[in-house]
Amino acid sequence: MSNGQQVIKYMLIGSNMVGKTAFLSRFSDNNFNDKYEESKGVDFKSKLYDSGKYKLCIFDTPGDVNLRFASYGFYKFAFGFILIFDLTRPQTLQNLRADFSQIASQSSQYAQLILVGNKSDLSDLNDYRETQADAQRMADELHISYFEISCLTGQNFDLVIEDLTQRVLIQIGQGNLGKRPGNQTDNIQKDENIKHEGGCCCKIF
Ligand SMILES: Nc1nc2c(ncn2[C@@H]2O[C@H](COP(=O)(O)OP(=O)(O)O)[C@@H](O)[C@H]2O)c(=O)[nH]1
Ligand SMILES: [Mg+2]
Repeated sequence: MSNGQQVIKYMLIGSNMVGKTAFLSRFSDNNFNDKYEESKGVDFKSKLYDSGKYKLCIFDTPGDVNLRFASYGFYKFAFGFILIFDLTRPQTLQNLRADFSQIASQSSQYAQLILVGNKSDLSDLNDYRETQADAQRMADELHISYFEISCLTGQNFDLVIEDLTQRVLIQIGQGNLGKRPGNQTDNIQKDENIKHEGGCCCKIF
């Protein structure tokens, strides 16, 4: 990491079909692809932030709970978690409660979480309003922020990345996550004592 670029790792967590793959393509290419392919492993996309000072990497995870365990080992390296559900399927919101427990037990205590309801373009469908109210309640209960987005239209997408990243940068600034500003020595996470190499975030796994 000769240029001192800080790699910021996020994990994208949510049930099958909530829009995780769509989230990654909105993030990396700012587009939407209608074809569906189930993710089995852990895929990721990256993008530069703040004129290249930071590299944001978002890791997709399997939606199938039986495959999800494969990503648990990555949790302790994440600076943030994007908990995503489908606003038209209330069960996908409820499923996130179990994920929240896993994150709480396996991640850095300084990692930042955000709750994201996807498919806001489908607000006319049944269950939408009720799910929306439940999501706000869950976010308040867990003390995390909540955004409604559409990966299809791009609505509110940038707000999610911005909100999460700004909160992560505060933790980095306080030396709680990643590398301290202006310090070229290895990263230290106070509670995990994790070392990682920069450049390509694959290396850390
Ligand atoms: N209407 C609508 N459909 C979406 C949106 N995001 C994803 N989808 C569709 O939902 C389905 C599942 O999306 P995908 O990203 O593959 O979900 P994943 O299983 O969580 O990776 C696909 O048919 C997508 O086209 C959205 O914001 N609005
Ligand atoms: Mg997928």
